[in-house]
Amino acid sequence: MTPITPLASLGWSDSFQSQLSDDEQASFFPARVTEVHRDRLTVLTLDGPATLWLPGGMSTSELAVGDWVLSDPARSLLTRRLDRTSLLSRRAAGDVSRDQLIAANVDTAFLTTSCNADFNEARLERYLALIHQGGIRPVVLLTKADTCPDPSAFLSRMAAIAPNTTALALNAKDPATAQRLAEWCGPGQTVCFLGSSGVGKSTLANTLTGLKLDTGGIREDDAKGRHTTTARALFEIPGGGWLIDTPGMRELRLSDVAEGIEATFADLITLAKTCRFTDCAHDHEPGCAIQAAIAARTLDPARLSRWQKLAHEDRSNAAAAATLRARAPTRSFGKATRDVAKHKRRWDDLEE
Ligand SMILES: Nc1nc2c(ncn2[C@@H]2O[C@H](COP(=O)(O)OP(=O)(O)O)[C@@H](O)[C@H]2O)c(=O)[nH]1
Ligand SMILES: [Mg+2]
Repeated sequence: MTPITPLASLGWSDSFQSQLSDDEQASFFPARVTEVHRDRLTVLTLDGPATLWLPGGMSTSELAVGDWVLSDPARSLLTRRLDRTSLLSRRAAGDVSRDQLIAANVDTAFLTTSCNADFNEARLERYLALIHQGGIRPVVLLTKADTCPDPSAFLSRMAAIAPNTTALALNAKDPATAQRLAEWCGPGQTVCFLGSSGVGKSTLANTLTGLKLDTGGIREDDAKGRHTTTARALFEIPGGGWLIDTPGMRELRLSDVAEGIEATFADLITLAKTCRFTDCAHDHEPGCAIQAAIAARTLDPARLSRWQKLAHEDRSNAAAAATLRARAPTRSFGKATRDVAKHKRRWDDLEE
């Protein structure tokens, strides 16, 4: 096996190397963003941690933990951000026209839920849509298997909504769990945990890194859309990759993630292609393959309604955001966004 270079162990790959011009290779150094602050970045370089300042006109809200940037070390200045291989983002709470960047260049998202009442198909599908939209591989972790009489029942429920996604039932506190996740945490790999509060994300992060991460310092966001707490960090996993500590997400509004929804419901999309009418609404149309599958009991009607609900929500939020962006120059932008946000029903009001 060829030894991995120090830069590759940070997650650097050909897809970043190929973006560099000869001049850039000669003058600037790659750096990976570990923390995003209001006015500066903390990065990791081959020489260790450093602070980078941004050129005029660029805002740190355009950057995410995990981003690769080029830096001019003499001036501690970012020169440019490299194109990402993946990006986890969501519509900012309280400002439906803006995306909030969560993590960049993530290889695997560990979507975490528990083998108990936290398990919720609709919520998991929402997370899956975000993960797929970001171009990230999802792996589902079902924690608290040690306290559950029948974890396989939860694995079956998971297989029903994501047949091609790996799912593991585990005990987040068991040190042996780190070994089970090692496959996705090899040298240069970047992972993150996503899921509701209390499901064991911090416990898993600690089991994986051997650290005692004080994630309590990162406030779960609120509906007011403040984004002052953007200091998310990149932590080293012994023997391999990097963990991006993402903030809790109380609200998961989907907007402009049509491709992620399609990937999440790929089985239904495939089925729908065999409906007699291309514009079939899967209601009472003759020759509807979806209704036929429901009648044959090979498809749960609840999954159809969750797909339709999510797709509808995505379209209407995307349209609202587009309207706001179009109106922005003539109207108080902040007020316009707040008006729409106020009238949107909150997902966690509905689901939790
Ligand atoms: N028995 C057991 N407890 C767990 C497991 N995962 C998490 N916990 C407990 O659940 C609580 C919430 O875990 P935490 O990691 O803080 O959840 P987070 O909010 O997702 O970060 C803590 O008391 C953990 O000790 C597990 O797999 N088994
Ligand atoms: Mg936590």
